[in-house]
Amino acid sequence: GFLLNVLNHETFKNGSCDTGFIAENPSLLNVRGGEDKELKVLNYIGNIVVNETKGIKPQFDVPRAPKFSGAEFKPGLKQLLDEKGPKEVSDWVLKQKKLLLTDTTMRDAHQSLMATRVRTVDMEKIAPAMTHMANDLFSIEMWGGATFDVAYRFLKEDPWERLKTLREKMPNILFQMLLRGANAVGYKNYPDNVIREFVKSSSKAGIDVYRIFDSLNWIEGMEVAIDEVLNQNKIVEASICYTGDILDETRDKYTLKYYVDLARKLEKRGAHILAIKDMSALLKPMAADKLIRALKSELSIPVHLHTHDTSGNGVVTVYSAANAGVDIVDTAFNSMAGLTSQPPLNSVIAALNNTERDTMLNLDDMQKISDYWEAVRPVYNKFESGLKTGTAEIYKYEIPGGQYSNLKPQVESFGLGHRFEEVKEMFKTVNEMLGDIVKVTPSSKAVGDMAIFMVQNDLNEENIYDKAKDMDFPDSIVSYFEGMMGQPEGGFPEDLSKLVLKGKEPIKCRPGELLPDEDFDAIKKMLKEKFSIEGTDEEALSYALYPKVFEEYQKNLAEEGNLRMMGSDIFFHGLEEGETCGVKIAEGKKLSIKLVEIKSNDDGTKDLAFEVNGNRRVVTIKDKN
Ligand code: 3PY
Ligand code: ZN
Repeated sequence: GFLLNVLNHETFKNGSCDTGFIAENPSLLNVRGGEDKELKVLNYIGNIVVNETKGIKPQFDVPRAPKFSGAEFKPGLKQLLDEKGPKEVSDWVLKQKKLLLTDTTMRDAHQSLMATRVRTVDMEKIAPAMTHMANDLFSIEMWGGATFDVAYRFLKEDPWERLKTLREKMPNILFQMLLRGANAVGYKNYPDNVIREFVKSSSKAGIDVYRIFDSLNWIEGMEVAIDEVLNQNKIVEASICYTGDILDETRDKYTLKYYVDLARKLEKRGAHILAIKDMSALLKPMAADKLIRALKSELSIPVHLHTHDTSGNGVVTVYSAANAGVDIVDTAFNSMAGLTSQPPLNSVIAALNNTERDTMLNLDDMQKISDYWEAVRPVYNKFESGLKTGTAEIYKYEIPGGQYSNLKPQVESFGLGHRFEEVKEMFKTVNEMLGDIVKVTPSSKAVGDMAIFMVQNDLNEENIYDKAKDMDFPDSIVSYFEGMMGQPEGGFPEDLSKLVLKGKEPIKCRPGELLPDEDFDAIKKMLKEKFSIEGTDEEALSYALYPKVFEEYQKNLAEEGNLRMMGSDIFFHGLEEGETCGVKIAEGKKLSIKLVEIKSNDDGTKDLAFEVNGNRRVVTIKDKN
């Protein structure tokens, strides 16, 4: 192998090598590339077994994608968009009598139920069936929100690759993403050119519908994103984030008029669809009726409802919205729905059968897809929140779905698990101290961080002005008061602003106006040098959005190899002694791996003997416990 590498090297072939040649080309020594990959897989599995599962593995059913007939896919809305443009799609939507559905299973559902952990392999497998059976959906939401960051950070996989892989396998369904306006898929404002490049690259890679929102409903925070999606000829779905309760006349900040005015402004900016983003499941059934009737009479674009089922009232809200004439509603397959996730897709289909708003989706087919997800879900058990019922207390706390299920572990990580109820109460108090704001990523994170900070330091709304004079507040709340998340309705409360900023002046303009453009050429150059990667537009963007996370991902890739094709049962649970599994390490390359035995050594390490395609290999793993 080594000799062949040398012989085939360009420099060697053209005869220009000297004695330093081999030293300067260390890749020549990678003579056993295949075996190296194999070893990395064994080390990964070994580490999971020794340091996480201790060799105990629950039994999982193999998730099976349903069979379907016919190899060709039917052209769908994706083709309409590509051929005729976004306006044509929104006109088509307006003409439909049926209620259109978006399936959020691959984005918000798992973000809200299992900390965004669903891996690409589990999505890929159901994609062909989706293309054949679910092509009457309006769209599937499968990217954006927290998926981008979590893919790199925790799943060690490339979100761009997920997008492109799924795109290839689902050529006829519109792909929808959640874009946090000037915060893109992050938690802070980015320079304008980052937002523009992100929209360009993601639309090239396959996104069709951009649900754009601002965490304070501040239109300026959405304008660059809206403008660039229009430039790319993709669908702008501009959002009003719903908070408060329009039925409660004692609350006069977020009224029906507030939402209708906001929606009209977004339509004027060029939105093709208006989204009601009810991230915390606060839109009560009769409020949905009122809001949707008003929007349908004031706007000439379709209305798309996004809600969660945290309160247990999700289906009633969907029904009420359908009755009031909403065009599209977000749902998730039943086995991935309910609680902090979206209302259940299959149940909504059944409820509307034989009515004017019949979705015309085939319930038997949709059941098969739901069955697939039901088999996938147990592998992710450790990421579930443990929440067992819907809760009406969400109306009081106003915490977004994903944050609500994540709050407990977050609070526990601060050692405050026993004070969880206090933190929830404090979330409400902080919202009041801030003057009642819209709470959704990243403003919701600022409120959550502040609530934890206050409980941790025994602060309350009275003693804080004295007790916290010399304290450093969490970064997110500082950034909020600096104006770096945009401007809240009604402005910032002055006393609290002074306390947090300690003399610093807040900005009043769009943060993007102050942030210098990102130098993508410099990033590409650095990435090439540091990680020997190509330095593509996508890689440069990922670095610009999440520099540390992306660097960690690259380092990990070099150490552990690319494990994205490994089955999730193995990726999360390793192997049991005596168990054999197939691990795909590349397209068309599968290893058969058996964990033969585990032996403890005196020095605190363990020897794991494997059989790989029949050959015995032993790896030594350090026991970190
Ligand atoms: C996100 O921004 O990720 C959300 O889902 C907000 O609701
Ligand atoms: Zn949501």
